[in-house]
Amino acid sequence: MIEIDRERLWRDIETLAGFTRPDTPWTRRAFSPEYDTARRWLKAAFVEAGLAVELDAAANIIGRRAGSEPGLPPLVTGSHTDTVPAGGRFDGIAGVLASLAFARALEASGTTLRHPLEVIDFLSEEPSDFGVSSIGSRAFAGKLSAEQLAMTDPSGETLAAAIARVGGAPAALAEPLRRMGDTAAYVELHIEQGRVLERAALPIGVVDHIVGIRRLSLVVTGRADHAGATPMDARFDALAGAAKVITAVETLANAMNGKPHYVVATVGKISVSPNAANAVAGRVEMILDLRAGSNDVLTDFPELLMTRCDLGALGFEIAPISTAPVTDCAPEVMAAIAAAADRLGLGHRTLTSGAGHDAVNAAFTGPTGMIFIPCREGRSHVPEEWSTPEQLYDGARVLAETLLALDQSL
Ligand code: HGY
Ligand code: MN
Ligand code: MN
Repeated sequence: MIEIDRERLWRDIETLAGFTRPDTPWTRRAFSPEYDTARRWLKAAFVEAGLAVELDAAANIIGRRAGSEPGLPPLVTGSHTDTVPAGGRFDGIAGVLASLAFARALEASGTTLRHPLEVIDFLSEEPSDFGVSSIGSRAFAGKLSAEQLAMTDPSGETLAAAIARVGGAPAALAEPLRRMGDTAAYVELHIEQGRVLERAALPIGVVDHIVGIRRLSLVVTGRADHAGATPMDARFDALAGAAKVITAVETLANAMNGKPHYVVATVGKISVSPNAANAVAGRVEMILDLRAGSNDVLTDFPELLMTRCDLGALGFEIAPISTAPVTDCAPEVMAAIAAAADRLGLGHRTLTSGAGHDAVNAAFTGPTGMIFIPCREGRSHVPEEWSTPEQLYDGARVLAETLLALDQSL
């Protein structure tokens, strides 16, 4: 009998969340000392749970448990352990630790699945300081480009060098690490990061689609000048121009949303030069985060935005950073999740994910599904992010029950 250890799972959350920058809880940025320490703890926990641990060429931590039929492709589960700056204690680690709890339960009961099991901590799922997100799972599926590997962080280190520094082999990433068919099924547990389950008072969400995400660099250029001595009609104020762009982003997303697709967009990151109170801004760099239920919207939005921004003599450039397509979850995995919840007497509903996940890239290697658990007021990417021990336990039980069922049916 497979029993998830509820108390141990909660203690793991408290331990892993505790690896944070002390001054800004909860922050565990990829490639940071806190992240390295957390991953050392995680590897030891994987070993203790009976998993054979390896780092793949993308520096994803893979814990593997052999199956009775070694020729079968693995059942894969996991998520990520990095956070956004001043993020929460559940985004990512809930999925990794629920997967670990399942591996522990197999070990404790001496259960061998038919399929090999892989528990993965994917490297750097959040938008990294290199500008790219989902680094490990993109590489897993062969979607990390040479241009992205050459991107640099503010220190000037390239992403390729950072991957090598944490134990990966960037030269091997020109090819997919896994191809379609290499994964029997991928199931990821994650907090919803929205309000649907909480409002419906349901403990389990069965994800049907994951929105497509496109991130673009928006740069407005003008001329830096003295803020006092420069007449208004002689200014080329890049920050005033950027304000028009940001407002146009919001107006366009509101105009497109629900007609018929889910469309959201924001500029959440901005840097101003020279960024001085008494200087007219000469250059503004922004990152646009665009999400939609349609790949066509992801394609068309930048052009539409450009036509809606009259910036006069200011320069305005849009350049692509990354794109993740709309992901349809596999019906057979969705059905297995729903049936598992039913067997456990847990209410559930299908819903779309407005957040991006490693599952988007895992879907290029095999049938993929996600299990959502509620989080308080839908808040995430903030220190107030919260799920209860019961919600986490329910999600972990559904994950375990789903993987056991897929092990029999696939
Ligand atoms: O940004 C996202 O959607 C995810 O939380 N990384
Ligand atoms: Mn996140
Ligand atoms: Mn996440």
